[in-house]
Amino acid sequence: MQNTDSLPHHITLIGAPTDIGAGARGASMGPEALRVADLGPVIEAQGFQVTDRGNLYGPANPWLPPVEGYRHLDEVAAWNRVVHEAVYEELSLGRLPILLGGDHCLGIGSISAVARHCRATGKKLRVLWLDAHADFNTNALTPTGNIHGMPVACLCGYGPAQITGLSGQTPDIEPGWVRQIGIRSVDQGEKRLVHEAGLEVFDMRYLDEMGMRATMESALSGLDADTHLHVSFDVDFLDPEIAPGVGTTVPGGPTYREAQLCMEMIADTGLMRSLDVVELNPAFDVRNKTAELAVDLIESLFGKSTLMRRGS
Ligand SMILES: [Mn+2]
Repeated sequence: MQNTDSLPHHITLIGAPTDIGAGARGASMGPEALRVADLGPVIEAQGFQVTDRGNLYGPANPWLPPVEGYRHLDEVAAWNRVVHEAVYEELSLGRLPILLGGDHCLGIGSISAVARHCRATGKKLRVLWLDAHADFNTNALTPTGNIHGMPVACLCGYGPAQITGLSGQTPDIEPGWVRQIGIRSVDQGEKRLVHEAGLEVFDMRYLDEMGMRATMESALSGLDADTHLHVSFDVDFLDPEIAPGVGTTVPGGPTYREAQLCMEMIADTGLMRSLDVVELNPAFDVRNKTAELAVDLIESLFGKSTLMRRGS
């Protein structure tokens, strides 16, 4: 069953070429790699109208050590403000924004905009966080100061004033609105905070034991027509054997088929209204194959089905 007919007809690509929150340089080349892999035309072929609004502009990466547990906090805040405004504008116009990162710190700007939009329109919000990492660090817990490891914490109110409450309210979202899938690398202190906050995590152990289908059924349970489903797709969610083009590979991620099933089950809900594609790092990629894989999976998010089932 494919319900992607109910998605907004108009899709907007928003490039945010920065690695300001990452521990390796190169995610700044992500938006172009996705375009080279034909992201726009591939979505258009599924029957949507796609506008590429080009790239946002923000500060360069000064590549400095952390200050009080944060690297590049001012620059991260500046990037997230422009991301927030662009994503909010597209949602207000009734379009489905796809944020092309860039590193995952940009989830702060993107999801705070989604939260603001949901508040303004009386929608419930569910965030699917597809990632190898929980991204729930704080400056006191982080071993590196890289803010791409902190966006979920910031959105839930654990973070500095500059990057919390961008939606106009702190916290921007409740931990109970988030479902994390594919998690397999969490720092010690971070793990404690994840449990304290009550985040729902479907880690790789859960996926191994239950399978992708049962995992997604749980992660997607309780959605209704009033729910805005946001998907934050960190490409390091995928097993590095199939997706080497990321800065922080962690072995033991979902296979190609598992990832496809994940995307198809999201498409089946017909409720996805915004999407981040982040952490693609062409400097580590092999002939753009990770970008092509990401585009292939996004095609499934927008309704491409491999099933032979009637009506699919
Ligand atoms: Mn991430």
